[in-house]
Amino acid sequence: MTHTIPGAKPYAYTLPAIPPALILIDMQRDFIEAGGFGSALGNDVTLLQKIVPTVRKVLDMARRLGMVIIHTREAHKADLSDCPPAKRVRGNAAIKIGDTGPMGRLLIDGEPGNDLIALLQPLPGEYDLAKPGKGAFYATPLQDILQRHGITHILFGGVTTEVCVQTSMREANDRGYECLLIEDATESYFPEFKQATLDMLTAQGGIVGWTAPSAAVIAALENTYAK
Ligand code: C5J
Repeated sequence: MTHTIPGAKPYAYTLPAIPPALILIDMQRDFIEAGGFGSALGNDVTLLQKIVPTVRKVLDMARRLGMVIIHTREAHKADLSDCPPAKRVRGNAAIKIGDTGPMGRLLIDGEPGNDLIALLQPLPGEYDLAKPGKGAFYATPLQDILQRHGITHILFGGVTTEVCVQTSMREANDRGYECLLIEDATESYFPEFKQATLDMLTAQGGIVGWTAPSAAVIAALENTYAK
């Protein structure tokens, strides 16, 4: 019997024989807590904090079902050798990538602010990938990991919807993965950009992929894969 997520847009999302991977994009302190890169750029980080309980529910489901779980962090090396100067100066913020803020050096791997938030810490066996770009495939082992696990379908959550989440989902789509973005497990500093992203991903018959609310995703996956 074929299992689907019936409430998905633009139409039901067909689930594969082995569970999809879950990729949570950049749920790191830099974007979600005050004093990080997000606030350095002038954003209201409380908007992003609202999705944390939902993301945790999705993560708990993925853990129960033994899914491949990948967390990413937007992170640069301490010597900034993987940070193009154009990226560093963009935005003209008072403190830039690599400068020291209240949670250590902004967007630098290993700094306190670069860590995933407390509620979403990875467990042993989960991947925690540092990514120097907006997309999760650029300069990371992500494609190798997915291929090694035989993954064909990916569920996405995380922040921010129109930047790193959308870029990563487009990269995955170009590599042939069937992708679904969980609507209430992603957020933007700009609510109108979030909605526009959900609309453009699913337009033209799902040109990039699908979206669905977490309740529909969890119900369908539990029904399909729980032993
Ligand atoms: C941004 C991201 N917004 N994780 N990064 O620069 O979306």
